[in-house]
Amino acid sequence: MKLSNLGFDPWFEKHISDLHQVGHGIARISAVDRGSYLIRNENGEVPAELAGKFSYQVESPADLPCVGDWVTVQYYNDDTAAIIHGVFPRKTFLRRRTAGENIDFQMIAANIDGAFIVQSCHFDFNPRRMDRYLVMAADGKVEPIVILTKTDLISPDELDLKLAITNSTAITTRVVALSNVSGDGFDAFKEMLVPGKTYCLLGSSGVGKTTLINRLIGQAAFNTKAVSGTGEGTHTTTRRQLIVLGQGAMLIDTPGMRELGLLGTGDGFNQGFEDIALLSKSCRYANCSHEHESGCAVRAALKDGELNKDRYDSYLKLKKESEYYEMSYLDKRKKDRAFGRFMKSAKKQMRD
Ligand SMILES: Nc1nc2c(ncn2[C@@H]2O[C@H](COP(=O)(O)OP(=O)(O)OP(=O)(O)O)[C@@H](O)[C@H]2O)c(=O)[nH]1
Ligand SMILES: [Mg+2]
Ligand SMILES: [Zn+2]
Repeated sequence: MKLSNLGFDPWFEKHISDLHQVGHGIARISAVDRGSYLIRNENGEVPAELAGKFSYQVESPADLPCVGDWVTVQYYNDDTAAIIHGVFPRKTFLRRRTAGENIDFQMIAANIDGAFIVQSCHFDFNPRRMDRYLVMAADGKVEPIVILTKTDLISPDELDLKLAITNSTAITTRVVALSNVSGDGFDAFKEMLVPGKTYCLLGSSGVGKTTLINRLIGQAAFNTKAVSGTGEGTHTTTRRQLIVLGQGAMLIDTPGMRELGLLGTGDGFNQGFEDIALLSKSCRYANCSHEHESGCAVRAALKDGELNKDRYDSYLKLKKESEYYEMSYLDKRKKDRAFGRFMKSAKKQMRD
């Protein structure tokens, strides 16, 4: 297998000269499990760890290699183990805001061509959460595709309704409904997978992400577990892992997410709400908040039923969160820099 089959394209080739050192190879991170890594190269998978120097230099957890990243490595022990020295810039990414006081980002996966936003038609179906995933994908320049699973558990009428709701939410997105039990819709999903491209499965625990992968592989290669009576998953998948399918596409399985503290840029945010972004071009004021200004095209659309009220509310809520986190993130970075300068001068005074 060549690196180009794993997605190493001219975009990454341009960066080789910045990173590469004599005797080092190039590989892709295929799994991350706390501090240990698996990398994939032309010949297969090799366990790897971070170079000590690398660990000192990282400023934020988001700088650490994540699944899907391209890295430069040094092999040892007859090429059966490797040390990671550098990470290539990320062409696209999926990330979320980490929980806790510190505003920072956790990388979910890098260099992804398509994000499958998986929801079950049964208990998990939630258009608001879908919006959030759409924003997350747009933020990292990843094409989102919505997958509704477990269609076998609802009636055809219910499915039609859910599809209609999904289509109105995910305006620019492809949507596939399928059942892993009956097989309905599965071929439509399979046909979307392009050899050499990388896809990431996102969604709550128990929606059937790993089941989809097993079905593609044609055997129960990875663990899945039954959900509770109320549809709650049991967090069966515990690490992010890149799987290369026989037909040549790559899929990243992820553990179900409990919460989605995402958002970072206004950019991704607007792209998740193209309908509202389009409407707001006709607002009287360029900086219209779409809440109380006169001449607001968004509220006009809301009034005459062109825009759905739930979607409008969800937009305002996400907009506020997005602005809030963006602000506190920038504040924190500023403070960090000020603190860094303070420590430096304190150390200098101690020496003097
Ligand atoms: N009825 C029905 N059950 C399904 C379908 N797809 C998956 N399941 C079942 O749902 C349960 C959870 O599936 P998993 O594939 O483990 O879910 P997951 O999304 O990987 O969950 P985590 O790894 O915890 O994030 C399993 O018992 C599957 O057999 C489907 O289309 N219909
Ligand atoms: Mg799983
Ligand atoms: Zn407006």
